[in-house]
Amino acid sequence: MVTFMRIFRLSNGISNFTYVMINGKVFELGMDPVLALMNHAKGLSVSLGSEVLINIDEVFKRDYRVGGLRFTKPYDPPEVWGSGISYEVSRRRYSEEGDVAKIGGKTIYERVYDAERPEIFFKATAGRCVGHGEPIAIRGDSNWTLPEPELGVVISRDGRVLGYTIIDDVSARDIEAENPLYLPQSKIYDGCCAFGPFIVTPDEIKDPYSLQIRLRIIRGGEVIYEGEVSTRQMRRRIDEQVKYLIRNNTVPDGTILMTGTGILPGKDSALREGDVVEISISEIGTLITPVIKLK
Ligand code: DO4
Ligand code: MG
Repeated sequence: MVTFMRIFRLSNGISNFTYVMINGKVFELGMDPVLALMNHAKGLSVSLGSEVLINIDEVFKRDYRVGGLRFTKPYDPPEVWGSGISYEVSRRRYSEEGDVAKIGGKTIYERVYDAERPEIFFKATAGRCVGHGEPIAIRGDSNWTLPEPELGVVISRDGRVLGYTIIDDVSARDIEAENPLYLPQSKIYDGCCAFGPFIVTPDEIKDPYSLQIRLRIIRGGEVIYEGEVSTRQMRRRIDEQVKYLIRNNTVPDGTILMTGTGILPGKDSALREGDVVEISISEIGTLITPVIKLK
């Protein structure tokens, strides 16, 4: 049995190639990545192709504008879902920003933070997601879009955690602030989600509740926003979030659940075309994406 796998995918602009890194060595992955994660979780064998000699650090620096081999999303997730308001800071900031509706004297965000049932929402399909070095998008009708750096979990249909990744729940905050019923339009659009560069198997993560998440927004080479949070501050356990996602709701193997943001830049750091968003999670890696604005 293979342990400590990191799955990633490279593209030459025409075709994608899936690889697995084991103890620093890179092999072609000889099977579907979700099946490989499922087999790994069950202690079954994972089919490896030849070892390949790739300078990952060199490839990591390339983005979609550059030819040659570059990173892309590690696989095509059938569905991506989000869990929201899972950190105290998001409860407060979402409550403060906008003319927020109240129920029973609490803002809807305070109420969901305190409630037993978490906020769970649909986020994306594979076609709306991008990978490391590929552009995330600001909607043409949004002037206040923010990155939401989150720990992503890849799950099986029965809710088992198959892997961890870095994920960006890019959100048009002005659209949700105008009216929370616009949530799907603020969350779901072309280029609304980035994840990768790796899917890391659970045995590689010592404790998912002590990971450090960092965000930097870079504009014209200058860091204009920097923030960090520990997953220790997450209000709900991951298994609790997954339990609600799959309750009477069959999700395909390989579905990703985003576990919520604990870093919220202010309106003054709203994304602009040409910005670069850099998200790091300890023990997983760094995801860097340029920003474009849709017409
Ligand atoms: O409705 C709010 C969405 C919250 C969210 O995406 C988060 O907390 O990460
Ligand atoms: Mg979010």
